[in-house]
Amino acid sequence: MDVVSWPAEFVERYRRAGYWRGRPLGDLLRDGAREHPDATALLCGDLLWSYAELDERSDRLAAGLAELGIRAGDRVVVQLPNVPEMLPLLFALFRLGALPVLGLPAYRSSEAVHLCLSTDAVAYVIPDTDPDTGFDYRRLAEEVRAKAPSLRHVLVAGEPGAHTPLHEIDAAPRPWPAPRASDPALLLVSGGTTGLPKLIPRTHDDYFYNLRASAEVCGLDENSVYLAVLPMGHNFPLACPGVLGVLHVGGAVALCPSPSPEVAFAAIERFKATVTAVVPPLAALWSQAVQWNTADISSLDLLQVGGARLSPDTARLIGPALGCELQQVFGMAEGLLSYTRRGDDGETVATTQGLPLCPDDEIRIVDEADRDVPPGAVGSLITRGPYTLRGYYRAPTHNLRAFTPDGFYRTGDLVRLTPEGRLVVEGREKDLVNRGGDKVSADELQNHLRAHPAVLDAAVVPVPDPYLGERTCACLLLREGYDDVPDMAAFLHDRGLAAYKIPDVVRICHSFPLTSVGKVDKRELARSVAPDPGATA
Ligand code: J2J
Repeated sequence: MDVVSWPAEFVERYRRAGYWRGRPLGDLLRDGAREHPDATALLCGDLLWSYAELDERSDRLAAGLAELGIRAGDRVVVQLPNVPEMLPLLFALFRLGALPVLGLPAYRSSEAVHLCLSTDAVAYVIPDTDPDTGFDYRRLAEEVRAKAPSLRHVLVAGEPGAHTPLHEIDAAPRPWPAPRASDPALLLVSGGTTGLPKLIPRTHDDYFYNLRASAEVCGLDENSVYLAVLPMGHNFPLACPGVLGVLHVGGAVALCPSPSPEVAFAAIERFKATVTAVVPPLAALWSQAVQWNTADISSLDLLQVGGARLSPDTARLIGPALGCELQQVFGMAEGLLSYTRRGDDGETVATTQGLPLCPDDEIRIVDEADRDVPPGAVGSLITRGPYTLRGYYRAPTHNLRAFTPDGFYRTGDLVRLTPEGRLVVEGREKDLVNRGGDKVSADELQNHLRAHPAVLDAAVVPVPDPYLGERTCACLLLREGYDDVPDMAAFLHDRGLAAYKIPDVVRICHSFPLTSVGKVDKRELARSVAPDPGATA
């Protein structure tokens, strides 16, 4: 079985409470096009699309994709940066009932091949090149295509090279049978702790609730302009409330080609952006950049920060520096979202990750035996709710570990609750490095490191970093005859690993500390390789 559904009693409960309304995501844009066809939906550079225009483009693209043979239920790997084509593509796929599998622009062949193979994708959608680095996605697609036999089409937003140009996929709009709202609408990639990233099925019903409730909590309305800074393939800018949330309330999406303060501030000024979402390192950088950047960012009303721990000290600086309200977001592509609320006092926003989005988010904080910890104590967060998955895609064995028998998702995060019921993230028990919001699965990276001929064994741990919060340290045991691995970065690059997963630090070790059951003691290892906090750099 590919996906795990909610048990009938929960389906009934979530429908009765009005969270699930039985509407497919394609209707979101249809409503907007009917109610305010001339309102601005999308801004990017000099381009402006109204709701009617975006709606029509989505319909024409859906018809064109159908002519290519793409059908309801098919998977399409989408690896686009924040380009205008992304929105009609998403709505076209939603309307056809085909599932976008949302990859990040940073992915390379290792990740892209995995996404195609694990979903039997029929098509792969890419940009032509990365304007900053010159990286050619069309070459990447050739490699992916050679390894993923299910792929029938490579579609390129931009100059197509030997592939199919996305802009030529166009046909007269046709009506389609509406997909069932209880079926998956898209697949998101998990931050992940396993050797290969797991996929997260999100249904039309659950994702619609996710973006609608998020838009409400963030106070978005038709005057809101959401600036997409993080890549839209990520849950946070896509639907928390993100581009889909702002379109649902009749506001506008503005696309930002780069998160650098120069580019992003100019975009805020130009498009009069009112809200955006960033990761903590960017929030810190932006707060400093106001000292030298003279762009008028006074339209910005709300800055959402999430994806990794935001230090209270940085949090306190953000609002005054940027002249906007800060919102902390603790979220995950698997579902659960926790937001500080608009109007919360400054200390609450600086020191907590707020309240769960939904009154029916079930939160338990448990010990190793899944017993509830005493009130206020730190424990492992497990959760169930109307927009939290019940199982990863095609992963029955992994699901046995990732969920409790009664369907709670084990987040792997260590949290506590304040007396007011707000969540505070205190740490993590899952085996990954959170590099300023970019998640690096230790298991995945270790497997790549072990493939190097000099490496006997590898253990990946986080080391503290003042900018990113954490950096990746690869600890290696070498085979006899080797005393160094100077070519490790190049080796991993050649294996097609995304650049953000390449270790920041490599340490050669003689042995790894072990736990009492003989596993590598990662806590001890992390402590031993961390720079001495007393030492000056
Ligand atoms: C500490 N850790 C955090 C926070 C996420 C909104 C915001 C973020 C994500 C995301 C997302 C954190 N403080 N404020 O999908 O919609 C860590 C936790 C969590 C993991 C999820 C969204 N916010 N984290 O980051 O799926 O460890 O989603 O379990 O990429 O990031 O990662 P991801």
